[in-house]
Amino acid sequence: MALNSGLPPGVGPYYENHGYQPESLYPPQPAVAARAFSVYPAHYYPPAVPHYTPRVLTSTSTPAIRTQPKSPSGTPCTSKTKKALCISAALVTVLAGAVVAAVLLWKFTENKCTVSGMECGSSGTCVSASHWCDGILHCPRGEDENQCVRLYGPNFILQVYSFQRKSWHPVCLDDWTESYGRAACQDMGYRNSFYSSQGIADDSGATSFMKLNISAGHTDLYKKLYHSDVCSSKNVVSLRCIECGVNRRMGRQSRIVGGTSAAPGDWPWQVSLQVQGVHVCGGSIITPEWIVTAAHCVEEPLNNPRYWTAFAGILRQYLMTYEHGYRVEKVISHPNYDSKTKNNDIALMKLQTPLTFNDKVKPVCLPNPGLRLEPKQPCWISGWGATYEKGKTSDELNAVMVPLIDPVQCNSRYVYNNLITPTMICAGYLQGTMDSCQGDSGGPLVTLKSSVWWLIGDTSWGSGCAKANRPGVYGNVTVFTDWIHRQMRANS
Ligand code: 4AZ
Repeated sequence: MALNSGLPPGVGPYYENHGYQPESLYPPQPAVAARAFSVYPAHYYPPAVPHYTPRVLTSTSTPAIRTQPKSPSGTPCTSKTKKALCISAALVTVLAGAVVAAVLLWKFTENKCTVSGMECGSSGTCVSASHWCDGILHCPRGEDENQCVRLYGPNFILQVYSFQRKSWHPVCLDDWTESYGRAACQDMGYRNSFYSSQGIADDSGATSFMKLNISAGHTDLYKKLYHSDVCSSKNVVSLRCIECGVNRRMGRQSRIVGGTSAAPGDWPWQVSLQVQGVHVCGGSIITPEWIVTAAHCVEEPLNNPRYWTAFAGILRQYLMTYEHGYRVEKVISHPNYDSKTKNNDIALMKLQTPLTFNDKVKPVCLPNPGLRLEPKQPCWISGWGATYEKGKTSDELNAVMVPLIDPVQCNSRYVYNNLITPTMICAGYLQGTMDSCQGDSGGPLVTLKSSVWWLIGDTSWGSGCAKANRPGVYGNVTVFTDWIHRQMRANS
């Protein structure tokens, strides 16, 4: 956490920004799940549909082949030379045709899922579209049952993906019971965690719901759900899998000012991640077992969980002694993390033993898709990072308020000149006043919305600390919420 050092603006790390183009791989956005964020344009957000990649032939454009080349005189193949020309042209045509046919044949056999359904990841196994999200695992790695359920918006509306309609639909409260809520939480990777399941008036304007067919007997939740345009209770399910995003500052927001040392329970999700007793990075608690941090914190050889110990609920570094540490069982770095560009700079740590939550140790909420953030949404960063550029880590936990910065402005020539990809989010002050700094990496960028604290970013990079036109850059956690749930589920 740094104050302005007064140094001249530094030159950002040079790299080629290859941008972010996965959206074109996914089916179109469902109407009910229209991206409502105002921080980034809609295409900045992850696909609103599950992450399978249907293999569809897209490059079937064939060169126009002239089957009857015209002779210069306009009368075909009369003289000897013309005959020779005609024969060569015919040969070329036949050859070109053979090449095109071979390419088409190769594409057709390679993309066998185009005829028999959709591919499970890149395994080559094809599964019929009707089997996706039907509650039965068909893919070797379970991709067909991944991400069939999500929580949407600030009110945690439970939505289920319909493969028939290719869109997300809220679940009608009619006949809903808590045990279904528990099942949905398990599906999102919350092993034994369930907080609440209640009905709320649907304000999304949805015209189509998923409803329970209670006569379907003892079968999977998704098999019991069917489409309905009526929802008698006029209420939809709001599901919370964990009590998250509460801190002791809730009742006294106005007292938060930037750049101060934190009090116990202010940022209860903040952890210090240490290697051999030395603070290296920050992290955020999301469940008793899972910590979100930055991928650049766990680059080789630090991707080995044995190196790491996590400290929670302790504000001063000197009090973080061996016996209070939590050993790490697993380190999972985002598979598309790019160490040069810092694209997809997010990682997860699974603890060997779960944390016990109390006033000082609590989880933050993962951002649901559909959270509307203001362009300059006030956010808070916290950490034990340096208090000035090139300084040493702080003994005390510090926190400061930083507003979000419009990504277009952050990408301008005067700021980061197109180094900001959609997996990044900028926050801070262009005049350079307060900022994250070395040692804050991996730690939280949180915002309060609808009385809940959400993990909007993980501290990633910046050119120096608190310099003018060089704000802090954070991993855009909203685009990773699905990935995080999938990892939790696969490693529970
Ligand atoms: C770091 O090295 C670091 N000013 C974190 C944040 C920023 C710069 C450096 C942003 O951990």
